Amino acid sequence: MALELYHHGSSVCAAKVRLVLEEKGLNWQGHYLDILAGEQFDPAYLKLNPKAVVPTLVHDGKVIRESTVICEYLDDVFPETPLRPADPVARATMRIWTKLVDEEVHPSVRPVTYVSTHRHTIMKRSPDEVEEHINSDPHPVWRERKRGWIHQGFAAPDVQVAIRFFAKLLEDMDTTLARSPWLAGDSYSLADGALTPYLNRLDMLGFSDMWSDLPNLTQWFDRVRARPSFEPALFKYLPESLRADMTANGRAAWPEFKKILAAA
Ligand SMILES: N[C@@H](CCC(=O)N[C@@H](CS)C(=O)NCC(=O)O)C(=O)O
Repeated sequence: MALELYHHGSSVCAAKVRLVLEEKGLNWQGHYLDILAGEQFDPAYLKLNPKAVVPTLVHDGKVIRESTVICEYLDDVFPETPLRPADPVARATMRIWTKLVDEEVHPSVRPVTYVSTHRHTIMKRSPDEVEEHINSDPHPVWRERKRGWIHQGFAAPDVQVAIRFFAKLLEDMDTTLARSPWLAGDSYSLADGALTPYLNRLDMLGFSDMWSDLPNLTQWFDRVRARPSFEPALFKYLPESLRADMTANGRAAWPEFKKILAAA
């Protein structure tokens, strides 16, 4: 049963899938796409994933897209070490969190990541190459939003609302985690795996002050980081130079970030 994952080291959505693969102890083969260099726009990859995003899973030749769908697919096909609660109410709670990740958390992390760090990496190229990179995005709405993040940085129109969204998300997580150790109850589930890369993204950028006064969330993140799945899923495939760039760029972006949070 061959599992192949098209992924990238800093991609939160790919990390979400790698967490599931690690939690289940599955063997897989990786195809690394440098999404900052535009490798996701390769015509051969567009046939697998017409939205030009990672991850994509190929399982015995069958193509599965969308990270949340991929995680549930893996839990269906490899039910040992289940990552969805058996209780229907807890399972619904889990899905509320993973739905939130797809609908709001991920669309908010993209502007945060681009203006804090990715834009600096992309802007190292010539102006023509930067335009080519932006214009290659097949999704018209994301393409224009991306243009704003890269050229305008923190002044892009959708950035402030995304930053404030995270302040509210962290509080909501903390409130939930006051009642149970994991987001969907007593056991670790796909909900915890889905949120982990986003907390890690903020943490890597040096924004952990955002939850220093949220004890339940802090303890949850400590528990998540202590799991054997964390290090390989989040860091094994992240090139050292990219990790260093993200850390340095994030630190430099924090004052601007903090100003927006304070004005909320
Ligand atoms: N809804 C998709 C979103 C995938 C997505 O946005 N992936 C990002 C990395 S986390 C990507 O490939 N970005 C390419 C780009 O920014 O050009 C999923 O969950 O799989």
